[in-house]
Amino acid sequence: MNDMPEFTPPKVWTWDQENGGKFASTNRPIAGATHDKELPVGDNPLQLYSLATPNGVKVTVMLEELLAKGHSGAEYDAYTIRIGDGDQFGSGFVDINPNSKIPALLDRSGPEPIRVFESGSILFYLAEKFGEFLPTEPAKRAETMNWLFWQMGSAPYLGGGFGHFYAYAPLKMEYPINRFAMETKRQLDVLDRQLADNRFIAGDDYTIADIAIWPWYGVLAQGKIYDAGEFLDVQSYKNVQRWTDEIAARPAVKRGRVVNRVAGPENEQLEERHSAADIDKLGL
Ligand SMILES: N[C@@H](CCC(=O)N[C@@H](CS)C(=O)NCC(=O)O)C(=O)O
Repeated sequence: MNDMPEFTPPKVWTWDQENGGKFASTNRPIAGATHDKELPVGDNPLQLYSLATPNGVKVTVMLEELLAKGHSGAEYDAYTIRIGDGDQFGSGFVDINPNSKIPALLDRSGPEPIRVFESGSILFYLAEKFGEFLPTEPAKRAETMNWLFWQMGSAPYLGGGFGHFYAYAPLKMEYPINRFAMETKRQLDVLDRQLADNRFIAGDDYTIADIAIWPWYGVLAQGKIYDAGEFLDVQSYKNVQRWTDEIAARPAVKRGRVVNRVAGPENEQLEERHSAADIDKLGL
C-alpha cells in the first residue's frame, strides 16, 4: 500500500471547513436552509427541481417515458438546481426535500400539492400514479422493487465511494480506491449475471428498475462517468453492455438525459423544460 498520511481521529469530531475536495464549498455537517429563496412554479401538473446527474436523469427519463406513452398528466416543468452553487439549501427547495439533494418533485395536480423526494420514491410514486413500468403481478412487482432498492443501496458505493475517491478527492489514495473499485466491479458482475438470463433487469419488461439503474451503471459501462471505463474494464461486462446500448437507444432516454443538463455539448443542454418543444428544439 502506498504511503498515506496517518490520521488520528480526535475524541470529538469537529468541522474542518478547509478540508478541500471538489464539494468542500457546499458540504456541511448540518441540515436546513442557508438562505431564503422561493422556487419558481410553472403551469404543468408536475414541478421538478433537479440537475442532470445520474439521480436526476432517472426522473426525467421516467417522465419522458410516461409522456411517450401518452400520459399528458406527466407534463412537467423542470428547473435546474445548481448544487455547486448551493441552490439545494434555499428555503423553497428544503421545504420540498429536507435532505437538500436533487431530484425533488412537487405534484400540483390534486387539491393539495404533494412533495416527493428520493429518486427511488419519485419513480415509485410516478409508476403508481400512472400505472406504468411497475408490473402488477406479485412476483414481477417484487422483483422490480428488489432491483429498485438494490440500486438505491448500491449506488452510494459507486458514487460516494468509488467516484469520490477515484475522481474527486484532493489526493489519490490506494486504500479507498481499491476498496470501492472492488465493490463497484462486484456490483457490475451482479448486474452482468442478472442480465445474462434477462433482457431487462427485472425480467422481460422494461421497468423502473431499469430506469433507476441505467443512469448509474449503464452510463458507467459507457465509460462516461468518472472517466473510469478502462480502469474498471467495463467492456468485459458483455450483458451489461448489451442492455446499456438497448436502453440508450430509447427516444425517451435520449430526451430525458438532456433535461437540466448545464454542462457538456451545447445541443445536449437544457436548463429548463416546460414543454416537449423545448427538447424538440435540440434536434436530438
Ligand atoms: N438518495 C438520493 C441521492 C440524491 C443525491 O445524492 N443527489 C446529489 C446529486 S446526484 C445532490 O443533490 N447533492 C447535493 C449535496 O449533496 O449537497 C436520491 O436518490 O435521490
